[in-house]
Amino acid sequence: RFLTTNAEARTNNEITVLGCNYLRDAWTNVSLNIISKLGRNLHVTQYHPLSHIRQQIVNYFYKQFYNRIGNSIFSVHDNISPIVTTAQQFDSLLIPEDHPSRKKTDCYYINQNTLLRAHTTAHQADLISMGLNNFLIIGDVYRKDEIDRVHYPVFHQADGVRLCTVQEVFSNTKDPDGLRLFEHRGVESSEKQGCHTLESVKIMEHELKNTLIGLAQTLFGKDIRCKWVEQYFPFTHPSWELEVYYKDQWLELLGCGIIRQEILQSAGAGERIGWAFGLGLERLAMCLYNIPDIRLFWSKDSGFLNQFKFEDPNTMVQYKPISIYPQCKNDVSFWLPEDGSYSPNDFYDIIQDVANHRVEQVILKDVYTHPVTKRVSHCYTIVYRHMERTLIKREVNKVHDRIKQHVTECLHVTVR
Ligand code: FA5
Ligand code: MG
Repeated sequence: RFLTTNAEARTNNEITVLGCNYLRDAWTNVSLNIISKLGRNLHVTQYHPLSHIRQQIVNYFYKQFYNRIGNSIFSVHDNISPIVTTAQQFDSLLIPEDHPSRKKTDCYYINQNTLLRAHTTAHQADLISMGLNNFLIIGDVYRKDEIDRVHYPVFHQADGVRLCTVQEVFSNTKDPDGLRLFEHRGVESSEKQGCHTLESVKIMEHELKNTLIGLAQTLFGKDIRCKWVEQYFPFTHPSWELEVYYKDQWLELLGCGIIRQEILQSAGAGERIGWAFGLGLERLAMCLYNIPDIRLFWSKDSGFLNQFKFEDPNTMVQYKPISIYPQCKNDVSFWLPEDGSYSPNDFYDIIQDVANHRVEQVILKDVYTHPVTKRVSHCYTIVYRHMERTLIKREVNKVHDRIKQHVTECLHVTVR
């Protein structure tokens, strides 16, 4: 369906995404391969491992935060379209005009003002504006990125937001009179934003960290080792990352922080203070189920899917590889264009598009600068391996040639 409507739309300089037509412009860089992933909705597909993880996260928040008659105060939004405006993705989150995350080499743009969200945080301000105070956003996100066993241009995130009034923040305080959320003429420090009182931030920080440690323990078990690392996000301050020690290494699980008050003010919730976090579902699922390659989530093979066919999302299983197919490596070297327009992310995107699940990893093997002309050349090793069948050399060579042809045409490189 996508292919035909796209072909039709392309003739009149339009592009069809999720049934809507958009005008192409110089920013358009979303490929058919990426568009084909929209609407798969793995995170709400019954028995899919990402759906089990989603359900565990949702259940945890339902259980942690409830009102006086026992109903959950968190609402869950897992069905919001991934097509967003640059105002939602960037401006609403105070991401500066010149921030690198806005670049064409990092995001999939439909056109100058429209793109595929690169994080579920893109909907935060909208939901706050609608009057919500406690909510989760779960969905697919899209980023141009490197290619290896843990990176894929589409993955899934869950964001959480909680906003509190002064009464809620100090509800457990013995003598809350005189305690405030805000102070005038305060200064920003590593501990807080200028407008917040230190006591309100510390209480929110405590609740945020406890909530997220509790989530990590729910998923990984009570004994999981956790550590907090200071971080920077334009939309929170202070900000942290939570890392967990799993199978002999520290793994970044999520980013979080105290929401910038300017965001709450613009969204009509300026009298509250809030915390927020965002985490990746694939990372969690790969650890919990011992899934070795991020491409497996897109598999339609029953050998993969049947291993997760259980009703209780808390069921612990360890994935057993169906079989290992051989790798096949091919190198490619090319001179970069002299105008500096080359970005490896664009190359990786072309590979994803042309090779469609046949590539496991791309390694930048060598960078060479010609001593006289100063031209720069990159040499990459492309590791071919399909997850569901053996690739024969002839097929790999054909794909490899197509990749060379596409990079020459699209990125203006000269293959050596
Ligand atoms: C964000 O996307 C922020 N929006 C998170 C946030 C939300 C911070 C709200 C503060 C408040 P980051 O780019 O680090 O941050 O991604 C968040 C999480 O997504 C990571 O911790 C990781 O679990 C996951 N993640 C990021 N990139 C990838 C990737 N390429 N593949 C798989 N998972 C990823
Ligand atoms: Mg990060």
